[in-house]
Order: sequence, then structure tokens, then C-alpha cells
Amino acid sequence: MTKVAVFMGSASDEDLMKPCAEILDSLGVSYLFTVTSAHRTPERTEALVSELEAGGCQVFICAAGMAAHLAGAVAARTTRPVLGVPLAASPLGGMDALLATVQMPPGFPVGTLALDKAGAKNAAWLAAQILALSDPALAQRLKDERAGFLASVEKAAAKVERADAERRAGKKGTS
Ligand code: RP5
Repeated sequence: MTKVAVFMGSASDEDLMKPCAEILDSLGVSYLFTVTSAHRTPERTEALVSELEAGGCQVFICAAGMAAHLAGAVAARTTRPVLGVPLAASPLGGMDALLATVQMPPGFPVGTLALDKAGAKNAAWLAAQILALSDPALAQRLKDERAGFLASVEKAAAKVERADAERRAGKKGTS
């Protein structure tokens, strides 16, 4: 069963959104990764939302650049959580997509993540966190991943502290 839908407004968005798919893969979350556009293929977008919802999809992730209406168009068709990833695909540096995604009218929320790859990654983490509310095994995998983040920061901190201590000791030796 597909638990998460990852929609992109164009195939040109694929590279920015790959990290989203990679994280869902690593967490063992089933997903559909595809292209559909609010403007170019509105019927396909509508049909996909209906089919996926009927099949048990729980979370919709929508990424688009420019006049990014994809997340809003999906939010209009479902009451399941919709996460939006604005992409910096225009000379406006993504501010266009950010505002189009985040400024939804009340009643049709789109949980808006950061621009580009950071948002792509966090959309996957947040979708997994939503699914984990009713999936204890996934909740445990998320806790394990958090422990990994913590361990890597502690390792990095120890390395920086060691290098700093060596630098200071070297200075003392020369004075
Ligand atoms: C948006 O327009 C897409 O999400 C993409 O970011 C942007 C440009 O699309 P292409 O012209 O590259 O297909 O709808």
C-alpha cells in the first residue's frame, strides 16, 4: 500500500526531490514518486489524489517551483495532510514558490517546509513522523535515526574540540 505520495510539478524538479525519496526508502516507507502539475495536468492531479486516497495513502508531499499551486490544488482535494516543498526554480530565487505554498487560505492548510533539498528531506521526515503516530515500528526507527544524528554531532564536536586543544597547545609551545 502506498503510504506517501511525492508529487513534483515537473520532471525538472526531480533532482531536488530525490533526497525525499531516499529518506522514505531508508525508513521503509512505501511511496509513489511522480510528476503531476496543478496547471498543466489538473485532471491527472485530481485523479491521482482520488486513487491514492482510496488506496490508503496517508500523506501528500507536493513540490513545485514558480507559481507553485500544486500543494494547494492537492489540499483542495483531500483532508489528509499535505506537505509543500517550494523550489527555487525561477529568477525570484524561490520566493514566488514559497509564498504560493505557504499562504494558503484558512481551512486548506499546507504544511510548508524549507526550500529545495532541505525541504525535500524534511518533508520525508515529517511524513514519516505523521505515519509513526499509528506505526510503533516506524516510531522506533525514527528514534534510532535521531540517536544517529546525536552521535554524529557529538563526534564532530569532539573532533573540533581536539583540534582546538592542539592549536592552543601548539601556541603555548612557541611562546
Ligand atoms: C513548476 O514550474 C514546476 O514545479 C517547476 O519547478 C517549474 C518549471 O517547470 P518546467 O518548465 O521546468 O517544466 O510548475
